[in-house]
Amino acid sequence: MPVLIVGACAGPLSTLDTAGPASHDVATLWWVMLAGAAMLTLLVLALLLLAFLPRSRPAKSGTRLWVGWLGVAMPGAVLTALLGYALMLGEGSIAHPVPGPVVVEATGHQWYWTFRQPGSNGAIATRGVLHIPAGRPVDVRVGSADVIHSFWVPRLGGKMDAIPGQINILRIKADKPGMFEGQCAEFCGLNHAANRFRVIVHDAGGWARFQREGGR
Ligand SMILES: [Cu+2]
Repeated sequence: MPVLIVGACAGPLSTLDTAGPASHDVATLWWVMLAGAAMLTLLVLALLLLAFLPRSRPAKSGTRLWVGWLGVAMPGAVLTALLGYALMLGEGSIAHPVPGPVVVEATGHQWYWTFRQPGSNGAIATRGVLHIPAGRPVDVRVGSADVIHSFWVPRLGGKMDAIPGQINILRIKADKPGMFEGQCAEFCGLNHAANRFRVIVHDAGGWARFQREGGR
């Protein structure tokens, strides 16, 4: 059983099989929230058990303890800590601009994605495959040609909505060269589920070659 559970954490669309700092932060937050939820579940189960245990003496009124501390103060503290932690992570690696990123464009369509990457002789347009270099910060300028889509490469970072008439910036970085799967993450019509794309992360030599030859 543990093998099955851990096995489900791998795969091309796994948010827990991280391959860059942005996705690592998302996964860390997920594990922290899982631990918090598990502790609260255990606490509630323990209280439930306690309620069914035979009592030797009549229960005294414990309103202040149960409602005041366990009902309001504790969830308040836990939720405030989680919110603060999430804001800190988001500000640190996702919202905060870094100097000198590689800037690429991703445009959602019904039902495919197009990309523009910087080349030696102007922008290189591709369909279905985004090319980026490894180990360098990349700003993905996410837009849409028709309806709302969402750009999502789970192993590299969080989701970013692709909204017509607007550009949203997603900041990602891939630790190593490789191939990553992307999926539209906002329902955009009947073929939404098949609105997939691929990200090829190049080493320095491969990126220079791509910029010269446009992936031919
Ligand atoms: Cu979609």
